[in-house]
Amino acid sequence: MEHYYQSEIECASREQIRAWQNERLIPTVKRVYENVPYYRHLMEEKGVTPDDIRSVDDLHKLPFLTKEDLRQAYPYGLLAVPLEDCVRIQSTSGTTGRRVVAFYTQHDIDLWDECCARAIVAAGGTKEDVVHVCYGYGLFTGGPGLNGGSHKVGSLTLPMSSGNTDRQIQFMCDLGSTILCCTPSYAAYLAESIIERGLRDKIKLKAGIFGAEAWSEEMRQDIQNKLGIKAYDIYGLTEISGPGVAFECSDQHGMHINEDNFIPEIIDPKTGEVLPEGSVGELVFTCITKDAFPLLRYRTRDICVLNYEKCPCGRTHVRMSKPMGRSDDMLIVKGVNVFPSQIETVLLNKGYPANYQIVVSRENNSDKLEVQVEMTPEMFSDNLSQVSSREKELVDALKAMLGIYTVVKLVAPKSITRSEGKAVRVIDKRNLY
Ligand code: DLL
Repeated sequence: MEHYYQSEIECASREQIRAWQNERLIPTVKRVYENVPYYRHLMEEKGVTPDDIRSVDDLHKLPFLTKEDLRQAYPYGLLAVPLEDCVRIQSTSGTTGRRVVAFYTQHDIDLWDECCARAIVAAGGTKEDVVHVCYGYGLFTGGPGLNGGSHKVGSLTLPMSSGNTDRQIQFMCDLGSTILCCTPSYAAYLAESIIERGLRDKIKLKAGIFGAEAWSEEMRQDIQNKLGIKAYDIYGLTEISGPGVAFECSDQHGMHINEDNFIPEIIDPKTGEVLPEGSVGELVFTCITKDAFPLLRYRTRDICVLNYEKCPCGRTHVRMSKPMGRSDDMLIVKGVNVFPSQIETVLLNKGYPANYQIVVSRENNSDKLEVQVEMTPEMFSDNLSQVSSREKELVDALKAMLGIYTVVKLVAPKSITRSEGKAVRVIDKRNLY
């Protein structure tokens, strides 16, 4: 039987959801216009005033916000309440450019925790569970978000944070962790380590809540089989709150967006035009319940599709597909759009582990795409000619998927550095020029 954290919200009628959205959007726009000069200026440039926004149908009139705006307004420029009302910041890892800092009041944290609690309950979590959180704690939202959600559910929470795999496994065995929360790449590494140590029978895990990075269906199957669990996807981003913006239910066909808090739109990333239902495009969020950092029409850069069909789980909130990639970290190689997830699908389908790295470089004015992938120990014992025929097989499969030639290098097991947080999948050396 499906369980809900807040059934009256999660299973509300579409009319009720729309009514909540209209009711919350109008005052949010007004408040942002009055309190955030940066956004008021953007609205004035577009010739829009709060009076123009009477319902969700008017959303398209508002200007977009992008990561660049957040960098421009760093650190306090988009804050919608006095700083003294804020109790927390979180921040992105800031691998490119300036960090992005998001602010929270206590009310914002309560709502965020609620969203994460919905995700935990959807994954079968109850107060009897032992929730093992090895997302990073600190500025990254993963640890604090799932930690807060687990407290709301009343589960015993293990605030492990990332790293120290031996200690993770020991606690998992000693305390009988039942729900594992971490990035899918770390879950795969933990699974590998548990099996290697012969401890598969000593763990009591039943579910995993994995997100923060792209992972394929093939990777899901692999983790589920190795750990004997059901693996649930969870999505979110720091700017909008953190994990729990959307989460998977038992149906595992898309993630329910917490629409009572966030209004999603799908736009054409090139023109900014709102696309009709069922189109693939860039996901945009408008926050309608947040005090401190209520971003309006924030462009996530994540490419996905929304599904408004009724879900067998009973939840009525729209489902987003797994992000198919990001419009900004989509690679353009020899003019062709390449998403790392396409490469992962090919590798896992051919029986390789999800330990790989994609290196793009430029040689003689031409792009070069190289995929380095680890062999399994069985493959590693093959003779040289078998290894090169395996490489050739992958080159052909990647050509069929991507339409371009890829150099494939099979490398020894465990030679690609493992990540404890988000995996570094792509090294684009062309940016260095
Ligand atoms: O990654 C928040 C999070 C923590 C989500 C823990 C889930 C679990 P950021 O570091 O700001 O926040 O990165 C946000 O990560 O725009 C997506 O591109 C990507 N992302 C997040 N969840 C998923 C997912 C956290 N389930 C960016 N699948 C987002 C694919 C994801 N990509």
